[in-house]
Amino acid sequence: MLDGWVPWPKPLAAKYREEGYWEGRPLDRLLRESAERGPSRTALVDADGNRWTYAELDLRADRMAAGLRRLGIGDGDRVVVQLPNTGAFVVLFFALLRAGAIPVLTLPAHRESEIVHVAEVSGATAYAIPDLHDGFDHRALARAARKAVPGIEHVLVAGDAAEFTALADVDADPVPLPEADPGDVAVLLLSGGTTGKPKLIPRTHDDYAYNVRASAEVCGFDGDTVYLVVLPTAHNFALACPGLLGTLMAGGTVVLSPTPSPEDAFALVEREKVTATAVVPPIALLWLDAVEWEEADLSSLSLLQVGGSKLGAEPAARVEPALGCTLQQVFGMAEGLLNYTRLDDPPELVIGTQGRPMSPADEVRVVDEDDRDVPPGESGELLTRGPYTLRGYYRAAEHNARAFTTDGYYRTGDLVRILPSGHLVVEGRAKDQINRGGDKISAEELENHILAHPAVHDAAVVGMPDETMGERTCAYLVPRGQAPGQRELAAFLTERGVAAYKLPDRVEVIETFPRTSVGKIDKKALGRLIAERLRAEG
Ligand code: J2J
Repeated sequence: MLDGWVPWPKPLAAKYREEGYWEGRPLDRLLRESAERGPSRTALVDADGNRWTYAELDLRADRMAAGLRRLGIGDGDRVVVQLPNTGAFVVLFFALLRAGAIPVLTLPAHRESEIVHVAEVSGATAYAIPDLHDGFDHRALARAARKAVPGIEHVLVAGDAAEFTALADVDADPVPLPEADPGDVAVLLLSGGTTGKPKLIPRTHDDYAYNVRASAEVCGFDGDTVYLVVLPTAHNFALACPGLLGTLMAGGTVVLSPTPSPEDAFALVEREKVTATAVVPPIALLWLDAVEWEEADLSSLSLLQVGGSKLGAEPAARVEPALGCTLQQVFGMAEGLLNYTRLDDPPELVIGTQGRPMSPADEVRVVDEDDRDVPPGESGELLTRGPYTLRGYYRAAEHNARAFTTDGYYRTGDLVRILPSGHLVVEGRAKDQINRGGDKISAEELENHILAHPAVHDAAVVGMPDETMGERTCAYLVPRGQAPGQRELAAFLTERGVAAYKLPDRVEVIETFPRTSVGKIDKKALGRLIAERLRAEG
């Protein structure tokens, strides 16, 4: 069993099993079972029109699992996976599970800073990449990552492998494989982060399979579902809520879009008669506009899930008339808890709330700054625990002491209020994080990078309001000499291997920071300052 993660207390685990939330089956079983039920049905389609039946996908995963074992990858080994929305991701994901290895899921946008950290913390022995993606050579990144983390023995490449191992060659006749313990960690997800370094989220076979199964039920996924993956496959939303795993569990068809652009996505909706997909609010806004000029036939689409950051009521109300499909708001987190508006909720709840907890076993509390429950209907921080919400980040004992209550509730850092119907309205945030259109940026992580610049004496990163993204990032700098401008700072951070979505959108120079009564940088004051400046600039 993997060490360094926090299991549920034994009596609670027993209860989740007894009550049927945890079924005691390894996560990869969902593919095997769908392949047994409908081997010749289409499981997967990529943008180029390559198609895999369930039988083919199942066999490919078995063959790659055997190939991984032959390379010595299996039995609890962690493998950093950084693949775009391609068939290779899906095959490798199931192959790793079957080989007994643990996928550590990262985004294609991540760079050396994130990858090296994640590989170090997870103790990864392998790293899977595309050759080139979005004009970036991931093999160069792999060389740098291996230099920094010598424990990475294998680099597996989808495409031209150069000196590394081609994923296409990770292939062998299927061999009998040891069965995973369903109570053990199946996958490590990356957290949005509120601290200096990103944290890893352990998800067990039992808990993640329940996450997928219950999501598929809430969203009405079945064998006729054709789900378009628009967000990165590694994102919890697109992977498991119900996402590509929920579609495969239900025996439907997964279609992979290389980008969220209306050109790519709409063409695939028309070509494959897509019925459901999931996007973040800025993409929803883009699509709402694009229907005006894109000719594609979207009539097959019956469900649009929107989550990751708050969708305004105005665009929410436009979804059904403009796209001709049901809107579902999703307030989720890779840590676990998922809130969904239900498909038969009245319009005012679908438009005006972020949904209600997925599971009857989800426990939610709304508390004030002293952890006391606020009166019903009032706003406070959301705490939660349940059968698919983590009890601790991986190898992060010190952080866990702050991120969880002593009785195991996860502190989400989200400010919410709960309506009498049980629906949640997200009102704001208590955590030091910027939510840039669904992409999460830890202020502290970014500040630490900025502080490495020789002309920066001190730095504070805050969100600034933005019409399409919800918010963007503003870095306030106290200079040491001539402060870097936005471009220079972005180039400096890129050189340090920081992912592009974390680069500050704006830089402001300030002589001294406003302070709170206890002497901390007053970020609320800085947030107000930049918001005011933006208003003045019109
Ligand atoms: C406001 N804030 C939201 C929403 C997430 C489904 C959907 C989203 C995620 C996700 C996910 C929000 N309104 N509708 O994993 O499976 C903010 C909250 C939350 C954080 C989690 C899924 N939906 N948020 O976004 O791990 O602040 O997961 O705590 O990336 O996003 O971020 P993440």
